[in-house]
Amino acid sequence: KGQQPAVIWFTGLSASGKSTLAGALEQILTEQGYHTYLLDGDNVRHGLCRDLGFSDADRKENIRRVGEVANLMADAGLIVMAAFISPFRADRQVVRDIVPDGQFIEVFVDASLEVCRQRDPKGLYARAERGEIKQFTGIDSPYEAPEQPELHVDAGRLSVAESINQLLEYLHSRGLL
Ligand code: GGZ
Repeated sequence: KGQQPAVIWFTGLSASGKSTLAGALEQILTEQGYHTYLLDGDNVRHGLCRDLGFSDADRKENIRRVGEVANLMADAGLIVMAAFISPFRADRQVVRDIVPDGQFIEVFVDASLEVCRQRDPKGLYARAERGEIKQFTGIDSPYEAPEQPELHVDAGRLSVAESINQLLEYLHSRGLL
């Protein structure tokens, strides 16, 4: 089926639901016959970015590399989902500038720090609070929320299904689906 390439970029705190939403969206689009790829920490930080940690400089380089790869994949015609904390506005802007006009969709997966700390599915916030993990986003490393994202998902309140509906509706309205 004819499809428009796009980079759908999910940004938000750890445990905000980025990977869940990106993964669920990818599955739905694949079932509908779209060609997609999901980039997230699980498949990137073990390979392409295995030399990088979580200093500001390493996060910047992580996002730059992922942005370049996402752009190549979109150039090949794919709808790319990318789920990274990507805490710095300037680094997200770098990716926006790499991707052709109109193909970069920034999705702010907005769950408050309070909600994310309570969820803490991997116990990382607890470990960061005990000082066992340094430079943890939201604890001792900043998160700069998007000011003008294409889409703002209230992930602290909405269910996954509701958030996915919002995403699908937006992508339809943009003519991407
Ligand atoms: C933030 C960290 C850290 C630190 C390990 N700060 O919730 P998770 O576990 O599964 O996802 C987080 C992931 C963040 O990697 P990203 O590549 O998305 O980060 S960035 O965009 O800032 O480059 C978390 C885990 O890695 N993790 N240490 N210190 N998250």
